[in-house]
Amino acid sequence: MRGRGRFTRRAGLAFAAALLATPALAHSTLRRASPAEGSRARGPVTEIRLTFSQGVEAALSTATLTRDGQKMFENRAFEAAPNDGAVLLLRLPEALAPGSYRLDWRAMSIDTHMVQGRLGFAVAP
Ligand SMILES: [Cu+2]
Repeated sequence: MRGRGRFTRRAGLAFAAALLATPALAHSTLRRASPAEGSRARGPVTEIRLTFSQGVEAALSTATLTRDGQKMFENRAFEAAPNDGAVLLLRLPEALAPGSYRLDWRAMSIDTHMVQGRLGFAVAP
């Protein structure tokens, strides 16, 4: 009796875990970034590009950029990249000055879940 109850409980837990795992599979996840995480860019950086595993809603996705700890802008909406619904673009008004940058991004994935992350990179003098 006891052993059987334990088996049922285990099966129930496995089932619940499977249910919880399913939505995570549907999220868009960041595949790569340009400039890349931890990189030191040498040429002029005039845009930041985030590439996801699947579609993202640019108009509902935002970013905050800081340089050397100073906020440059906050919650700016991304633009959609032409012909690629999985790419978010931030076009910058001018090339980034040398320094150490942090981009805190929030993206609305097509399954309506928000995903977020942080990208750190540097621009060389
Ligand atoms: Cu999701």
